[in-house]
Amino acid sequence: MAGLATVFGSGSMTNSIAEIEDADVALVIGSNTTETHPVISTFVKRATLGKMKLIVADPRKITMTNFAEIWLRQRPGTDVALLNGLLNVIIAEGLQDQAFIDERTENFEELKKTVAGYTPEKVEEITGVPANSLKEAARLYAKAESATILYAMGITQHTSGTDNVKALANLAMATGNVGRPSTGVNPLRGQNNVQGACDMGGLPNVYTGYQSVTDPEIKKKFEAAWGVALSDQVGLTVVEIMNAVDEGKVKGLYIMGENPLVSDPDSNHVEAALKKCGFLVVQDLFMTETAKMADVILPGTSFAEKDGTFTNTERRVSMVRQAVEPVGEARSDLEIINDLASRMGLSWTADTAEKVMEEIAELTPSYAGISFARIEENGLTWPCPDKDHPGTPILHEGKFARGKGLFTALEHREPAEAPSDDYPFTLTTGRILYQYHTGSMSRRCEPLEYMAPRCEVEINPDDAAEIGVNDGDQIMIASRRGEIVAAVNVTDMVPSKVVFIPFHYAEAAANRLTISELDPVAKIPEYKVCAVTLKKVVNAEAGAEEEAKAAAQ
Ligand SMILES: Nc1nc2c(c(=O)[nH]1)N[C@H]1C(S)=C(S)[C@@H](COP(=O)(O)OP(=O)(O)OC[C@H]3O[C@@H](n4cnc5c(=O)[nH]c(N)nc54)[C@H](O)[C@@H]3O)O[C@H]1N2
Ligand SMILES: Nc1nc2c(c(=O)[nH]1)N[C@H]1C(S)=C(S)[C@@H](COP(=O)(O)OP(=O)(O)OC[C@H]3O[C@@H](n4cnc5c(=O)[nH]c(N)nc54)[C@H](O)[C@@H]3O)O[C@H]1N2
Ligand SMILES: [Mo]
Repeated sequence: MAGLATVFGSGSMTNSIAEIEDADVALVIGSNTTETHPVISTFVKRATLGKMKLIVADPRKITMTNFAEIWLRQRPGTDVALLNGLLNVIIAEGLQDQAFIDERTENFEELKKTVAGYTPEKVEEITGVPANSLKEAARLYAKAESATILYAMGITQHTSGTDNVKALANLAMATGNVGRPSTGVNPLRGQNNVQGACDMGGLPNVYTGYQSVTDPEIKKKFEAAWGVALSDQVGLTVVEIMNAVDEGKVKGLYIMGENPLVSDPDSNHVEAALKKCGFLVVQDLFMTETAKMADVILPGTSFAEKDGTFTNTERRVSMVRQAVEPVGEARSDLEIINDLASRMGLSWTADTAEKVMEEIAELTPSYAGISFARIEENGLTWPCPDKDHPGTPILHEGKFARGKGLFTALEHREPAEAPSDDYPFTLTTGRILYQYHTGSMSRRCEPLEYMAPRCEVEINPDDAAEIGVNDGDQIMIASRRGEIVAAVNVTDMVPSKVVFIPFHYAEAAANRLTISELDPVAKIPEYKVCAVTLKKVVNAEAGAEEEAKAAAQ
């Protein structure tokens, strides 16, 4: 996240996964850890059987709340207020780490002024979290010898996503929970290799290793290495690209390993844009909803059919080796891209994963010491600046990447779309354990599909009673942008007036409903809050009767 980048120098975990287990306190905020990072969740759960005290901050009654000492159930989209409230209590009770603040940070006075306005009572009004729970959580976190923060998309997928991350950094720095073992601000990254994709410059503003495209020296270095002229203009992010396609400013799209028709916000808009796109290429393992709209489809190979590396959430670069032969006409992404380059008259010589890694090391200071030979047995954690460097599991030991840690004074801002008379419910979207994203992979896996075959919308028992729906009934969910029909799951996972829909099901795609409003800095869409209305379509028993009738005919 660019948010963390501005504070900590890069958007990755500040500490390693193994250290989490030794923390005295863990704050899990906006992460449904047992369902989305099940392995990491086992360390946290095991630690709570020992000395660890767990604080969970999540609007939903996720499984982690069963292991928590304190559960803060904030209204979706109110995390800045919540975190300011924690700091308000910490400062009011003198629980901050003043020595750390004086020596290692800047701008604490500004922060102090702002959080003074976020008294526990005021925060209760904004977030719905009882003032007393807030105080208890503040004391528990601040008094811990080592406190770690784990967060995920519940924090970032908001128009206030960057502010939310900065607010977490404020909390960690004010209590000196940075740069030591089992502390820090740790985003649990999503995909197995999303860290690697970002490290490799899969962002609109940087080359590999976060080297800025606007820096003339960096530009010169890459131009010399690649023998081509390069642009010094920052590009567009995903949602911005789709908007530009819609406006006719972008005329061709080459999509590799993404299914935006199902995963981007406001799918009806995405669909309209893709229809207008002059030339669409999709390179994927499967015939996805997006691929069906393409002019050209290039079949790629999966992780099991090729060599390479993944960089995981703790910045560890590990080897992946080919285990099976490619299926059908599928070829590796590297082969496809290299062939395309040849047809464009370029002669690229890095035709194996190992040679690509050599080039990465040559051009990327943080990866300079990494080679296939060195990671054959165990991975290496970047920064790894030279061939003898052992890697860096903990960032910011002794000092921050930017020198002093900067506190940011932040005010609570409401999400882009508030509930109204016409759309009285707040929709939040995300994942379930048994499916993965747009389902293009997981829904082809029979046991997973058996466990979670259909889109279910979580509705609180009070709301279900009011609408007159039961488990399994079909319900229509509509927003200002679209509508879907899904099955009802009556559950106290969600509070009253909040519904949750996983975005895995193309036939009932949550993103038909979501809003494409972006965080102004990180440009991440507000997947976690929009306004919807609910309408019963057919109840489960009537549905069964209809089916029986149809079958009898
Ligand atoms: N099984 C499975 N695992 C996955 C994935 C998958 O598709 N399936 N995807 C992977 C990827 S790419 C990612 S990015 C991660 C995402 O991992 P997570 O971020 O853990 O998953 P989400 O379900 O998106 O939502 C996280 C939590 O945010 C909470 N939440 C909603 N609104 C708010 C809010 O306003 N504030 C706070 N604090 N919390 C809120 C939700 O209740 C939920 O518990 O999962 C990864 N792991
Ligand atoms: N409503 C809502 N929407 C969301 C989110 C949310 O929480 N709520 N979360 C967002 C987040 S965090 C994420 S990460 C995105 C995920 O969104 P996407 O990345 O669009 O979703 P996937 O289904 O993982 O699509 C990845 C595609 O890559 C293909 N693939 C896999 N491996 C390879 C490979 O090696 N080569 C090639 N060429 N293709 C490959 C797969 O077959 C699959 O079709 O969704 C976002 N959308
Ligand atoms: Mo993700």
